[in-house]
Amino acid sequence: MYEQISHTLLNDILNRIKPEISEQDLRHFYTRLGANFYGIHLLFQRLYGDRDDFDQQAQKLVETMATQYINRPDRLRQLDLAREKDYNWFLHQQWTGMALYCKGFAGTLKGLQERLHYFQELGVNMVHVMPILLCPEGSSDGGYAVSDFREINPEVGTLEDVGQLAKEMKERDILLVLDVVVNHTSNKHYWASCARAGDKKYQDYYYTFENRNVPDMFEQSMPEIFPETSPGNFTWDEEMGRWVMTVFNDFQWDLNYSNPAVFIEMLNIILFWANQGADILRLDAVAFLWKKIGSTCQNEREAHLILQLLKDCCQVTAPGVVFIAEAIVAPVEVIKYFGEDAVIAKECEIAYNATFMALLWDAVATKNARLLNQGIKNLPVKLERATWLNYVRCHDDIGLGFDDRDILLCDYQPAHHRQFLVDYFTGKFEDSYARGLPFGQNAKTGDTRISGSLASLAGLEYALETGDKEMIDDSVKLILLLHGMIMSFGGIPLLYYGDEIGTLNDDTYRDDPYKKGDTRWVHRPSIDWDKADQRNIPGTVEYEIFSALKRMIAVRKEMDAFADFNNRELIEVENPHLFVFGRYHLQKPNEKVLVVANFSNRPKSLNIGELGSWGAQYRQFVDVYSGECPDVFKNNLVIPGFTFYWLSER
Ligand code: OTU
Repeated sequence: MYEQISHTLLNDILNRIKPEISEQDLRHFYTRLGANFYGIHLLFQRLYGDRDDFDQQAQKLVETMATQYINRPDRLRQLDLAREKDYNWFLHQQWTGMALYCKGFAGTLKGLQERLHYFQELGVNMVHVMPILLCPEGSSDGGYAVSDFREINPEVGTLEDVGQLAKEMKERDILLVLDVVVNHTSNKHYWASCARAGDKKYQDYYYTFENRNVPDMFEQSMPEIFPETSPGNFTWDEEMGRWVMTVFNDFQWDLNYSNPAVFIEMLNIILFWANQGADILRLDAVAFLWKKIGSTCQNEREAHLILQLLKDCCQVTAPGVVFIAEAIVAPVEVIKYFGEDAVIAKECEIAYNATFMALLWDAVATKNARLLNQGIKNLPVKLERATWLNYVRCHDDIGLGFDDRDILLCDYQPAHHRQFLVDYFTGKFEDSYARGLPFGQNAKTGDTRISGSLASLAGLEYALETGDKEMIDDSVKLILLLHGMIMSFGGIPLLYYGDEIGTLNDDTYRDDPYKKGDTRWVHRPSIDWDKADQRNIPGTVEYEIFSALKRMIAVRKEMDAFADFNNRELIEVENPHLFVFGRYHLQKPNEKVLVVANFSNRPKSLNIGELGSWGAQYRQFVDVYSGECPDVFKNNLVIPGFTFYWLSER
């Protein structure tokens, strides 16, 4: 769009641009800048327009983008051009991800590189390497308290190792996902040290206050994120003699995005990691980017504007790179991280589907799919060119963030139901074999979240202890059922390292004084590679899970209907234990898959008549996952306990 004010500003900026930039061949950069500048200017103006130094800041913004474009390796620029053409590349069903801690998975970055064949064996072709940057020992929040955004934790390797890893991953067609912890820094970061030493410039990078007046106002409406380990949202810094906003742990200082210098620094860091060869950047805790007195300081309008601006700028410099929004918030809020008021996603192309994750766990505990059906029915439709990251477990806790209205519609009482779920997964409920632990218990609100590895939550730990074959089988089936859902729902399935071989809780964190207060460490394992070798021995749990996942991934890749173009239809059926949806392909009407999942441990039946056109079009069902034809008895499809089908027409 042509607009005089932004056009004039852009001309002024380009006239003033440093010679080391203007001398370069920046054709593609200028085309993109011209195309995006109207939006960039509008957003930058909305956020920072009232500042006297607005023009200088805008100049700096453009120079930052240009400099990082100049730094962008040629092979990545070529990839940008290819992805601009094939712009739906990340919606394809070919992608399956895995998230891991480098240290826990392979010790070092070099070790990780040596294990790349493991992903290929399984079929995983997108690897999220969780934070590997420098963090203070002990107060690292598992890598999310960064003290230098450009320096690798020497325990895992060097920046050069990242380059080597990225290069080999590209050769093997595996996408690299890296984190950028955009919301906060460690209190040991250089900026924080300067602030602590009294430097006003850097105090302005954070929210610091002389006394409790402003903090007390904020506290009236802000919830607590880590109520047990870090109650409250502000920390007194003795040396600085000021209060500083610390929403997460007291050693994680929240960045002040109302300062354009902070925005530009963080954009620069995002582009730096794009240039190291990351295909996808996971932006941590994006819901928290804007703080406003009187609000929860989550999901604020300005947080979205910041993300839109980051996206626009990244699209100019590194358009091949897409963003994941890590926003673990209510369904109506999470959908906004794709970009509001737009047709095409213009904020983050990918978002964690925390709603689906939590609903799946509800189905596990209740052994029925009532809330799952209800929650998915009310999951807002996403924009075009936006996709979910569907997961069963991740390195964080499981929050029971369903919509209270949905819980009520299922005839449960919200507080009771949540308490039941906590009791169920912590094994307090009789009839439960789950071995989870509570996390983030908040005495004031009664809130509790859940930690625990997938296998231990699914009863495998208990079953193995009893040695009961049937119980072991059931928990393996349950683990596979959950994966069968994230592989077919629509979006990128994201496995969590260790789950592919049924890794149980790891209690050793209790011996570490820095970790013992945070139960999330129970599900952040060190892979036992001897145990992983059992994946090749039929009859072992490792084999059962690994080979089934391998098959699921392979079948998923073949099914065009599993690509994500909002091509899913939820089918409501009478039997409350069943979760049923259809996947179709817009251009290929014959390519349909009917997904049927039974969350009960007993066989359940589904009257084919209930499926409407989805039933009529099948003369004979075949489960493309197992290759077998399920039982049909008097027009009723029979689904064994903890089983899912991916049905197609024979
Ligand atoms: C994220 O977490 C990370 O995934 C956590 O590992 C970090 O501790 C945290 O940020 C701080 O960097 O911010 O938007 O319920 O889901 O803390 C959601 C707990 C987050 C996590 C939440 C999450």
